[in-house]
Amino acid sequence: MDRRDFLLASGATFAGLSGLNSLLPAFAWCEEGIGVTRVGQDQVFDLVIGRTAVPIGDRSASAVTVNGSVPAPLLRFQEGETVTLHVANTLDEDTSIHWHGIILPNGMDGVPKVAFAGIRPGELFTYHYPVRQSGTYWYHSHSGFQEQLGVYGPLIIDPIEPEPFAYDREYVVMLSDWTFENPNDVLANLKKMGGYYNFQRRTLGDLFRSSDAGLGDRLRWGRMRMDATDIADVTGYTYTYLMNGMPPARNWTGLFEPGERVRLRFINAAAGSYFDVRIPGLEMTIVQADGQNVQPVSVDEFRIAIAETYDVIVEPSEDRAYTIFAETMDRSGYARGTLAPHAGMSAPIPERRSRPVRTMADMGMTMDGMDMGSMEMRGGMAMPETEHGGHGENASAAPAPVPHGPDHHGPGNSAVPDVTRPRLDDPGVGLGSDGRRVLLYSDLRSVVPWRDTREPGREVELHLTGNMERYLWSFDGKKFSQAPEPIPFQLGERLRVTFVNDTMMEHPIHLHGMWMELDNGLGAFNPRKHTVNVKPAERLSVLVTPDVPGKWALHCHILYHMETGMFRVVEVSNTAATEDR
Ligand SMILES: [Cu+2]
Repeated sequence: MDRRDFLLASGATFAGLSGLNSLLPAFAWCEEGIGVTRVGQDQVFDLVIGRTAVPIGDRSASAVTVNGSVPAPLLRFQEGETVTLHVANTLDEDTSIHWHGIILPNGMDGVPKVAFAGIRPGELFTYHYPVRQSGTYWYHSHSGFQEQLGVYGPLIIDPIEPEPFAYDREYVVMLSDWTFENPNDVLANLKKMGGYYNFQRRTLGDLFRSSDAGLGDRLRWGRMRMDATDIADVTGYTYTYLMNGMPPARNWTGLFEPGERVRLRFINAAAGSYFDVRIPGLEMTIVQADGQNVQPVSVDEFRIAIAETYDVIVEPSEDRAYTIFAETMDRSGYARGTLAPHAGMSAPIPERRSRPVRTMADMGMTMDGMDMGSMEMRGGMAMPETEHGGHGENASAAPAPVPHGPDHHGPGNSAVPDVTRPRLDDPGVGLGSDGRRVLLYSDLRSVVPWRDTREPGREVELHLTGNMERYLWSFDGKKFSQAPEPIPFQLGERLRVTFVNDTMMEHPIHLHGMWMELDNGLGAFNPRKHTVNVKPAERLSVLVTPDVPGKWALHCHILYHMETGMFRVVEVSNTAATEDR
């Protein structure tokens, strides 16, 4: 019996497991924290992807799983080793695993039809790559809607050098969203009506009740095919929000001894949900973003975009429980867990805040030349000032707005903002006005300086475009299915990539195969990221040094945006003579 046959046969065993607890991976139940035992060199992992009935709350769900659990098992690598991962497919459709944020050879990246054929039913694919980084990452399927259906798990890489912060125990806190609907139906509903799951839209009655019934406002939103309360496409109407695979009522719990320093490795593995995370009563010190060490920043709350990771240290000193509260950005629900000195304890669950409302900054409107009369007309939208919690040390006063060019990107884009501007000091919609200290992108400062300090030799500008009403998403107005040419990158060049968000939604943009150095003005100490959140009407730049040749995916990590077209291929080629590094 070869490995493939063995794994395919063992898949049946995973699926045959029953009982509530056995269907969660060990890390989700590890109330004592993750073991810190160093693992041996050059590990081999066996992963089997299949259909499994798993309990989500009181209901049984048909999930797509890795080794029978949601989330998938915790993989723990050691920096410097070479790992081998055998992935067997027991599904009746193709599958894949992508190692999110891992720098590796092109053929190991796991995106079907980009640099790899995918794993066909009944087949086994062996990933084999050297581990040259450390930190908190994750892995997930890059095939169809399998990620929404459960194929995501945490990936931790222990560093060779000691980390610049200390802690006594650690937990993974993996956030995700589950729907009992078939994700194909979710997409069909969104295509019928972009606001299908958005019952928080203001009704005509709301408009009459409040004094903000400005006709200009209404017409303006209509032109954008948006509403000021469109915050998320898919909401708590269909989603159950999970923390380590558990809905709020199951109350995932991590234990601590009072006085300990506890490291929490937050991973947003959701298909369509941003979370705002806080632990009432505890200050959180951010020490890592996207697996990369950052200078410690103490906050009361942070927003985690889809696919990002943040590592935080907390020091619960009291002998009591603390709620880990991860409220969705649209306030339609939350994931929740508890840090406690003993199992079975809980703390109060905070009230959900009221739904946020888009601002003029989200609409890409200028404040200049606007009298109070026209402001009243746009009443009902929060003014940017009230949303502003700027406390970044390099917070600039008023980033210059840039007018949109003449190309409006065709029918795939419903509207363009008048202006776009940097929003790195802006905590984001719904945050920053309640006195809490919220993490800003301008707070993220790398611990080690970036190696490549050359000025970028050229700039690639990419517009994030879409049409909410037709539920089409794209780059520069072109869906991936319209077969746009790959974006050419040269091996070893220094490149500025500027994302211009022409839409009124946030998009978490993920580039495979190379780091993006978020240009937040800190030069060599700009933070490295694998996923950058681009706010509505924002202009955000990253610096890139492509150092592995091949075709790499660049896409929005909102699964339904990626699937409808916000996806491109970047091709790193070695054809031209490259300068010395
Ligand atoms: Cu998107």
